[in-house]
Amino acid sequence: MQQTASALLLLILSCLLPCSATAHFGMIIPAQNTVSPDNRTVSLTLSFSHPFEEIGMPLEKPAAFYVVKDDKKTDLLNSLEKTSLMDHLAWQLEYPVKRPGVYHFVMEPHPYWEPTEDSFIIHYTKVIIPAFGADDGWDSATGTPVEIIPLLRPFGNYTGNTFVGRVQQHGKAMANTAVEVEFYNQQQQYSAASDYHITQLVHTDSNGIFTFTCTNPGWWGFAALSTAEYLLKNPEGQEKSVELGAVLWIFMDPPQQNRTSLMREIPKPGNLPPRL
Ligand SMILES: [Cu+2]
Repeated sequence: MQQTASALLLLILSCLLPCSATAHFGMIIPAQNTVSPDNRTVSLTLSFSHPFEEIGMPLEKPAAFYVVKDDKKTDLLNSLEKTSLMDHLAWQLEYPVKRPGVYHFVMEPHPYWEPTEDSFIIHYTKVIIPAFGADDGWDSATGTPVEIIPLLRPFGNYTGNTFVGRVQQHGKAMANTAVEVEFYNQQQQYSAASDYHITQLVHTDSNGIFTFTCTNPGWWGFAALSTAEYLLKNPEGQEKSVELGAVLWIFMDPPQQNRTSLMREIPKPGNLPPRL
């Protein structure tokens, strides 16, 4: 009995502490970051998580989920299937790509009531995937209330490249807005140098523009945060503020090394220095 109680306490603590200390991110992570003729299906996983620590939260079925290509919106909400990510409810989709183009996948979640922040959270989340060599339209808006427009092309990047984005609300630049940045630290490959390093932070300038240099290969999430002009009623019926997030995920590839140049560096057995 005591064991159950302490396990329960631990469970409650593990749920509360990370949520109050670090940032939540809407996430849309594809299994591959581009679409090529030999890999035509995009597998997407949608979640609401703490990406660096890999701590999950439940994501109810989103209010909307769609793909935008050449300003044409296609509803995908009813194609979502339940899955589990980081031990919490998440959603997945297999999307077969038939034509070249740049595909903007967008999730609009239902408001998430977060008691530890005394606020609702809505993260409008986006990932941009190019198919079959196409590369136009990557900087077009999808029309969510708040949005990050990439100024760096959001694909075909190497680790160490600097992401540049413009944050806008209903098309207008958002000056002096906080943008939280987290690396999706899959399989806890990296550890944070301090708690500050888990969620990094940058502000937009007077034109709504921010820059951030990505230091690791993998998926990077940017969440531009603001407060909605409206309030929503919490489960107790009290009116509470709503945090709006404009979230964008981009992928940084590791540098590629040619096999041949690698071979050249390896000395042939005949050239090895004699053993002493
Ligand atoms: Cu959380």
